[in-house]
Amino acid sequence: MTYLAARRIRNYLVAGGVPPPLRDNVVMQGTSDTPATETADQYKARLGSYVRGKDPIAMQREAPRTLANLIEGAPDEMLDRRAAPGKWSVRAILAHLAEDELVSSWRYRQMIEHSGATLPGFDQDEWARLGDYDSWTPREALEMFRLLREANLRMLARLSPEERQRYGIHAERGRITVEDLARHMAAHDVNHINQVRRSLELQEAPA
Ligand code: NI
Repeated sequence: MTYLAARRIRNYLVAGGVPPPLRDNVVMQGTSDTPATETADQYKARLGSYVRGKDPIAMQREAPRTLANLIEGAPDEMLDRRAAPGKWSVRAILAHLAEDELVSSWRYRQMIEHSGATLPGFDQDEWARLGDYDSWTPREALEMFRLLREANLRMLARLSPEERQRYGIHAERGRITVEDLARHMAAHDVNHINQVRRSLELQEAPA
């Protein structure tokens, strides 16, 4: 069991609730990123399918623009609505993308500077609470995401092939290289872009 899964169960118990079911190889992914029934392996396979045969750097470059186009003209109510209790609003997803890019900034540089470094995980729902994601404006969140992303792409473009193969030991994903992380982040974008698109489409569908 991962640290985060253990922590979630403890939180449920402290709150006097029933712990969420856990089977072998089933990691509670956080209600915000994934369907509740998806296992860690299914999540990994799904994200892998988003980047297979594609250029992750080009995908990463495109993501902020894609998101800007998606939310353009959407009224605040649509950006604030949660698809279900415990799910994130579009506004919160944008704040999550910005703060996740912040994490990646640190991780890329740790791996390059200290190849083999440990990369601790973080509890994204706790970060959402700490950062009060629902209070961000979509424009602020997207702008922070875009600028952090640009800084990372600028750095990645200048790395030597050897530097791209430097690695860290991720708390949940094990050994990952700089290149692996860049690929993962491109897929992570797609996951949330799809989530934003679905949320807005569902709200636009006639009742
Ligand atoms: Ni995410």
